[in-house]
Amino acid sequence: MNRVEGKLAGDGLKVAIVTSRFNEFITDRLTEGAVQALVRHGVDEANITSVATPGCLEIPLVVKKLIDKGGNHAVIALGAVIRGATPHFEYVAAESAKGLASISLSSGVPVINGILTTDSIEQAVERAGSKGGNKGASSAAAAVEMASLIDQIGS
Ligand code: INI
Repeated sequence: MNRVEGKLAGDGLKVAIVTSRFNEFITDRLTEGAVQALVRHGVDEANITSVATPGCLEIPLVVKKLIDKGGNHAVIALGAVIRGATPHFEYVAAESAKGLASISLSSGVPVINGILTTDSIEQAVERAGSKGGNKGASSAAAAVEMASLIDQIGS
């Protein structure tokens, strides 16, 4: 059996992070967690580009522009959509997720969806660096693994 698996080895990788400023007190922590984890996995900080958008709905377009420009091995999308704080939770969560999946499939570049969708602010805090871990950090690990996996599968 030939088992192919991505490696958590980020040396030589270029990664972009696109973060929504909406619920910035949460999303800043996600960005920090992602950058720290990328560096821990061997990505040179000079090879990380961090871009901010107003909200999650704007993330897919920015991800697409970055991928069209070329150069990044993976893109990480970070944001926070909190049910208790928005009447259009379902819409923002679904549209941003659909946009990201579509760009990843059409481009062939891994796009990691690290957008938190939670029922409460407390749940978002938990997943932004406290007892629920940090979604930015786990997304960074997924980005490094997927970049390696896609490279191994080849074209
Ligand atoms: N954007 C978010 O990133 N999170 C949210 O919870 C949210 N809420 O609550 O609506 C949100 N809305 C803004 C949206 O992403 C766009 O920026 C806005 O609609 C302008 O296009």
